[in-house]
Amino acid sequence: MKRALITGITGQDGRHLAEFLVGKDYQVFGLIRGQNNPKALLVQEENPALELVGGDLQDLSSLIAAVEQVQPDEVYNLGAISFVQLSFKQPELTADITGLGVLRMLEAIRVVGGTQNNPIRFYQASSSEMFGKVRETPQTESTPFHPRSPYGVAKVFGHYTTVNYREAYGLHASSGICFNHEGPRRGLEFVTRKVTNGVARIKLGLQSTISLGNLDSSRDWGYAGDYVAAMWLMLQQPEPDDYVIATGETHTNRELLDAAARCAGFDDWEPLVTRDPRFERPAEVDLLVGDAKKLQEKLGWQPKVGFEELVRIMYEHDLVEEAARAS
Ligand code: NAP
Ligand code: G4F
Repeated sequence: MKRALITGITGQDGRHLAEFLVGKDYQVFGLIRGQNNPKALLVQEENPALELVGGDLQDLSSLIAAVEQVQPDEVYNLGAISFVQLSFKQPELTADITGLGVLRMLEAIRVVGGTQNNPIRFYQASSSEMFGKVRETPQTESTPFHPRSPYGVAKVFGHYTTVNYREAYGLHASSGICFNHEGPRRGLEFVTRKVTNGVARIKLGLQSTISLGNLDSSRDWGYAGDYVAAMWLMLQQPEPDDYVIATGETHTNRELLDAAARCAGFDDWEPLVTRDPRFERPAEVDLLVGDAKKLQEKLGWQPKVGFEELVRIMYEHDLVEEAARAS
């Protein structure tokens, strides 16, 4: 039975990945922070096979202890401050967790080591936010980085640190340069879930409008369940490497609103949306669209869920959840 340690176990991707790995007969351990993390119960109930281990990406000694205790074959580093907007308000915390946290996790792996025949394999959750003010479209593994937020800058640090540990210490360390991926487990602060949840609540008569920032930015939105399969595939390869994980399609927030309004049977979303500058960013990433040819050709990965279906899955989930909450 292979053993996997996941940081960010309470997040969207951690929950999907834990489910995926249990389905592949792994023994799965999730790093949980804090002394009474309220999300521990949720993930434990959702996935009873999951074992939780205490630790924090801000604390190297806790990571060493976790790696020593778990003796993992694979470590997936998904923990981060992942909300770009928050990173502008708390840049130092973001640099510490999203950036230096990667270095600490890699150090823990280097120090504990794993066995000679079975060294620990490492996955880093890199981000398309590293491309920021994009230098070419679509973006590939060789597109230069130009981050536009403290989050993007921290991810670039984490990405190059992963490359460096691979080159300097021969670690089996790989990065997935993930474009936006969503689903019903997405946090309500992100625009897709804010829109599907808001439209569902409007449909149910629970709210009247949704307040949004920039409607013109465009994102390559995929389904989180498809993306965790790519993360696992990357660690099954004999050689570590970096791969773009993307659908190759991009949509604006206006198109997102169109799709969500169609799900609810609304002809026009304009009267339902108010604009609020508080949701705009000091520097914006205007357009992201990834080219995942390397992942498709070398690892045989393909996304299964398209944009319209993704929005429908999220909207229908939110409609049921909000109706249940209201009753
Ligand atoms: P998410 O839902 O925001 O989850 C973030 C996770 O990080 C949570 O489990 C959180 O735990 C944990 N965390 C925060 N601070 C921590 C700390 N000091 N020590 C240990 N854990 C900590 O993010 P996600 O959408 O699942 O994304 C997973 C990873 O992929 C992140 O690194 C993100 O930056 C990256 N990524 C995501 C996307 C996307 O579209 N989803 C795209 C590109 C890259 P608590 O519950 O305790 O706060
Ligand atoms: O949903 P978002 O907050 O996602 P963003 O900034 O693209 O970041 C996500 O994807 C990255 C990968 O590219 C990840 F690395 C990162 O961790 C995260 O998962 O915003 C999407 C777009 C932005 O242009 C934002 O300015 O929507 C725009 N937007 C407009 N109104 C809004 C809102 N975003 C949010 N969150 N809330 C709004 O009200």
